[in-house]
Amino acid sequence: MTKLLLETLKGNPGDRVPFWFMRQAGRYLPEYLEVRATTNSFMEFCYSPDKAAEVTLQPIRRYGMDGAILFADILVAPDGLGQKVWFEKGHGPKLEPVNDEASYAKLSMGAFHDRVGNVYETVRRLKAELPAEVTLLGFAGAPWTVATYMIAGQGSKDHAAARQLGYGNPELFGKIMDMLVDATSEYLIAQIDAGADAVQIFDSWSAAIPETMFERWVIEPTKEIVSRIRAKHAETPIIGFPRLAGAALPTFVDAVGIDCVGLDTGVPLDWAAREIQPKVCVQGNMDPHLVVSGGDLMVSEANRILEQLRGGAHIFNLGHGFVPETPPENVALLSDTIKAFRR
Ligand code: 1CP
Repeated sequence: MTKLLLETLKGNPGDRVPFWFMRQAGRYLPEYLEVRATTNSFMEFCYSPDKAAEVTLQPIRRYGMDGAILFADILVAPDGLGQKVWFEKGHGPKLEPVNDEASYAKLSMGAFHDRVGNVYETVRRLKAELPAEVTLLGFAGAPWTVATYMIAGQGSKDHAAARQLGYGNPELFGKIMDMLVDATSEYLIAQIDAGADAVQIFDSWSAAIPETMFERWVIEPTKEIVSRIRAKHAETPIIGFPRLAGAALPTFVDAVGIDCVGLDTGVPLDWAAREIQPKVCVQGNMDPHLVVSGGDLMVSEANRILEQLRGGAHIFNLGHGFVPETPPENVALLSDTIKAFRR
């Protein structure tokens, strides 16, 4: 049985455009909320293979996506390194900040795989349970995006704490980034060992970074992770997603050596078709908020995206994740629209 999404990632697109959605498992689905309610702590939920595998499968059963993304979170990596991570209702993630030598000294790779090992077990279960035609996607956060949480101790608007540490104490900042390169490479390699068919590296906060720092904070660490994965798993496709990188996107694609790049909602598609799609597969870029209103505009926009990217390898996805208020029936209509399209 061929996997259409995996083949498309390898640069062999078919007649139909494969699809999956960022945050396809999550709070917009009543069956997710039901399973989620059985565990208080979100991190513990991520480390429960039965529950994490179940919520990964839920959207596949409902909508028949071509890709299933492992249910976990990008903040599993700092937790594996020994940083305290927890989620507070209504406040998002909280971490004990790593912003000086003393807090950095508490981190290590020593117990990483033991601490996050249940995530690998989730991948093994998914591998066994998923239909043969569905591509299993592993993922991790990119070092820069994960560092913004580690350094600030929470989500932040313009990532002031990480930027200021990066400029003001480049030595300490560099050590945190190096540790994240080690952790992320090993974490993704272990997910592939456990059965992931492809992996995505989320750099959600790579917007508005000066170009010298974009090179150092976004391109170099991601490139190093890609090369370490390739050394072990040369055949496994890697998707990069430097969200809101704008005109730096082609530079990122050329330098990092990924197989596919995620396009956020603001990327003009005629430009992407001309400048990026000849080099790598593209994925994206529907506005998740348009799936909240749904209807004819959602359908015509989906068809526009499919048309504009029909000339090369394309995986239909969103420009960012589903928001909790997304009506599940709109996801059904969007899925049917994509399935009906032929290149
Ligand atoms: O209680 C809940 O259900 C919390 C909501 C939730 C969910 C469903 C969080 C908390 N994480 C997740 C799962 C998740 N996170 C997945 C798995 C599956 C899927 O996509 O279906 C993935 C891939 C992520 C990745 C993730 N986590 C990113 C990168 C992608 C993106 O959205 O930009 C980021 C930035 C996070 C951090 C995070 N996790 C959760 C929250 C509330 C946040 C903070 C977001 C912020 O700072 O705005």
